[in-house]
Amino acid sequence: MTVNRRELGRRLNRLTDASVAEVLTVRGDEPLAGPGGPRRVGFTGPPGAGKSSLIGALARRRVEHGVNLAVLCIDPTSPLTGGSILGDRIRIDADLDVYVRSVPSRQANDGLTDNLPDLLAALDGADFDEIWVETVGVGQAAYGVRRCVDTVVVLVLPGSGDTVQAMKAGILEIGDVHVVTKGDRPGAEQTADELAAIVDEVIVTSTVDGRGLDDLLAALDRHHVHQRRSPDHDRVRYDVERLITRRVRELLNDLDPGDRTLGAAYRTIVNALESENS
Ligand SMILES: Nc1nc2c(ncn2[C@@H]2O[C@H](COP(=O)(O)OP(=O)(O)O)[C@@H](O)[C@H]2O)c(=O)[nH]1
Ligand SMILES: [Mg+2]
Repeated sequence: MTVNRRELGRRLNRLTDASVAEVLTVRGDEPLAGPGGPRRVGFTGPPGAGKSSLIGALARRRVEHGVNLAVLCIDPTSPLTGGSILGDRIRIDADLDVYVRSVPSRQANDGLTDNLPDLLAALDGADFDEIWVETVGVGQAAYGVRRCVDTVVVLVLPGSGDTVQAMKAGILEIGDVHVVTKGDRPGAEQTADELAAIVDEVIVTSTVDGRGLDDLLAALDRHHVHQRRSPDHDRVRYDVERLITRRVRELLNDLDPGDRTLGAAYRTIVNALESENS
């Protein structure tokens, strides 16, 4: 690959903790490019669903076919300790030529990492054929990742309780491809049947016996062809929304509780609403 990985690592490090002002400095005058770069696939599901294991198994097959792959793992961060609650449980064999990067998620926003659009853009610029993103699929984060990638794989564990939970959290609707993991375990087929009543395509996988892995890769390819025809322009909107909300948060964090700016801001909002309603 042409981009030096150490250089890429430095760039990603710098972006991971960058403030809005720093991000904009790095970008310069150029807005982030919209869809059209390397294909991006998001893998989302509850902790322990088997996301990392599945990514590791699929990555091996992709690499064997000569694909140059990057994996970005967004790790939930404990609000109390600031440390990772899951740790860097990346399950990609060390001998495999895959670029793997783990970044902490942030409590402050939608549970994804603060500068996800820029981290992905940095990877876009580094000659990868595909970029995969692992996120814990709970609520907001699932919707956020939907807006940054081309294809979303939603993982569901065997056991109907989990299906119901996933439905409640609204996660199923964001998936392009749905996977029941740990297909070597009892109950997987039943969960797949339940899911198939709700969504179009369900694939049962197992990283233990390898079932479904080729089917899943084929499903990703099919969705990619479809996606090419209808690029998702929501990416730019997501980026702008994130920058604005983060900037507002940064400004608020800098204020003392008694700062008069807060009162002035409040009155501005109230006045604006009143004039809108009159
Ligand atoms: N039986 C079985 N266990 C699996 C499978 N895939 C993952 N696991 C196990 O499930 C646990 C969580 O896997 P992991 O990939 O870390 O899940 P993640 O939290 O969603 O990334 C680990 O103990 C894995 O060994 C599978 O296909 N079959
Ligand atoms: Mg994981």
